[in-house]
Amino acid sequence: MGKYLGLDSSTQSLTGIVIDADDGAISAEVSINFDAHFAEQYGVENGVIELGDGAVHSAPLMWADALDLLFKTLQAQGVELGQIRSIAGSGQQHGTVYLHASAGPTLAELTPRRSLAEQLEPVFSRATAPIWMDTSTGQQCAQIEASVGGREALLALTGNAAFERFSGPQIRKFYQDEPEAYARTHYIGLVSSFMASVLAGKLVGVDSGDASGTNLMDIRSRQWSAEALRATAPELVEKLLPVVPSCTPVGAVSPYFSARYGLAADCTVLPFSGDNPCSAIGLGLIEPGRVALSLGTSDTLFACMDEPRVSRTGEGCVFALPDDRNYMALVCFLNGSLAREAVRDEYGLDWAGFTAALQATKPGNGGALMLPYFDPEIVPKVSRPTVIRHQLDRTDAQANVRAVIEAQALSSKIHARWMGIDISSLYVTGGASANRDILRVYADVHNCPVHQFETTNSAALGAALRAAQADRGSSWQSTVEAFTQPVAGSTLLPNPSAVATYARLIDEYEALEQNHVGSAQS
Ligand code: XUL
Repeated sequence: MGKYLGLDSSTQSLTGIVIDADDGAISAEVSINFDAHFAEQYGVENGVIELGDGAVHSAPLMWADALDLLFKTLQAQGVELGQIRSIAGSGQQHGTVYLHASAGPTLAELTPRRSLAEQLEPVFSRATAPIWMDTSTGQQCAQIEASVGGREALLALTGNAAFERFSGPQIRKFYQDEPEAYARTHYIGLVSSFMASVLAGKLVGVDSGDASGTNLMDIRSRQWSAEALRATAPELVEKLLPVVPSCTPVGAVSPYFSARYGLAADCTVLPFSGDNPCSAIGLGLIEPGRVALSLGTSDTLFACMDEPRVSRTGEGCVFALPDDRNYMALVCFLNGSLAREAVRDEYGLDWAGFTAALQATKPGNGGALMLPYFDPEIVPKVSRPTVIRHQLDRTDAQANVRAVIEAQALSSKIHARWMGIDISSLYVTGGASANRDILRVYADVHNCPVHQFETTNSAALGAALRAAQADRGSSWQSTVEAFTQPVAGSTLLPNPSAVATYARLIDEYEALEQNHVGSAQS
């Protein structure tokens, strides 16, 4: 039997997908929503803790708690966990977890008689973890770039300009704001390495896919860069968990999980990777050229590349792909579901009403445009919430719904130009990808076919596929093939008249964006 488990520790939930690699099918899928189970206990809303001034954290202990609940739920559903041969995972990228020296021994001695949360509480040198939504490190970004010789130099070294959400600037801010707590910190890892460590019952390093979202890894050698570490914080080389290859198992699952949930003692654990690198695998982006779009809390557009081409404008990211071979280009728009939900809620709609509004309005929206930065935006960089309505009546619910979707689709086209890829088809995933009226706008804006995937959680699927590939030693192509076919009959083709409308509108949207983005930055 070839069963594999992929976990996705994301912003709002922890998801597990079990695949049967022999049948090419998903056999179980469970999601633990953080707000539903842990809102009060950990003080989270939408999975996060807002600390003001752009600081957004989450609670690593909650993620461990959710891991217990996920296995309990899988077990209660009758999933035979003993048949799982290997587990891999994905974590929301960039978030950093700070641990005491006791973390190693505590992980090694987990007793099945007590929960993970009870046992792990003392291991954190910082109770909360800054995550990717944190925009509080503008100063640190500038300092790091200056220290390595400027933005171009950091781009060439790490593949990325300094981003506020990236781990390096976050670590620097912690060191500057709380030097004593920084000094007491023995290990620094990412969300991905923390979850892998809990599962393996020992400290697991950071895979090169997720390490490339730190501003600390040399993008070519796939190792921490001494120069970037020096520019970030002292003694970082001793604190950071090492970069490890993505495809080499780190050992067997902790006896905690075997005793408590019946996992086989020889079930292996692979290093976890970032959610976007895992999504790339889960969408079959294993050869250069294919482009995918994930419509989630944030929206991301990404493509596979055989070499790390960088975004000179600094708006895109380059990550190592967790196949230990290729790279991926990514653009992350923070105002994804966040903006769609803000519009839905402002007009008291549900998703059916949102869809009806899209159906009742015409491509181009009669020239009405919106800049939808309900939260500070990553691309284009906007430091404080700014919603601009251009020829758009705020009281017109339907026009506002169309405006937010058209803004997102137009922006995804404008800010993907640096990838230098002719987008000939888009493969979509994420919660909002189930909405075909939203996808129609993307097909028309990008003038290409859009294909839907069966699973909306490509990150967890990608993680399960990574586990299968490593365990079976099979080729990537044969591993992903059965799982990455678009849903039969799901392909949406562009409509020529709407394509022409958007081809005219895009320049106007870009001009609006350029006019306002500068003035929206503080
Ligand atoms: C990517 C990014 C987000 C998070 C979401 O750079 O910041 O997509 O990975 O989990």
